[in-house]
Amino acid sequence: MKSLLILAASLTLAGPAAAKGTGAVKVMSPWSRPAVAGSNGVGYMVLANPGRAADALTRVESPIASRVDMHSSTMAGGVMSMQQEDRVAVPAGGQTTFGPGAYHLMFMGLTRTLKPGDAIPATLTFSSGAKVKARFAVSAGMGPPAMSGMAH
Ligand SMILES: [Cu+2]
Repeated sequence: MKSLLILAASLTLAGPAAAKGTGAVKVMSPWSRPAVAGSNGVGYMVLANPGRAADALTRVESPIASRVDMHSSTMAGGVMSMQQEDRVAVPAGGQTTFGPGAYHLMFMGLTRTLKPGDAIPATLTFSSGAKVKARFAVSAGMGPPAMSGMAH
């Protein structure tokens, strides 16, 4: 996995965006869990910033949710609580992980039911101005579909 990430990063650096020093943030392994229409879905992923400037996720939109919130989860006194975030930073040359018990997206008010094999389309907007489209693959397991497959 690590060598794949390094390869992806070097490919990005070779691209025209890197020449200007503005490599856009990459959305890796976006995944979600089954949920019924009218309820809220989750979104997990890894954001990788190949650029030389820090960036931040500031807005997420999906055509199948009334709105998309960014949350962080914290454990205090044995109780898990979620807090809404206006922005989630992605350091220059670094990564920010959205996963169970950490940062996550909440697709509020789903307009359709999500089953394993479905995908949630979304557009992520960053403070740099970059807009990145992603599809969150719905998995019944505890990780992205490819990873849960490897666990068997
Ligand atoms: Cu949440």
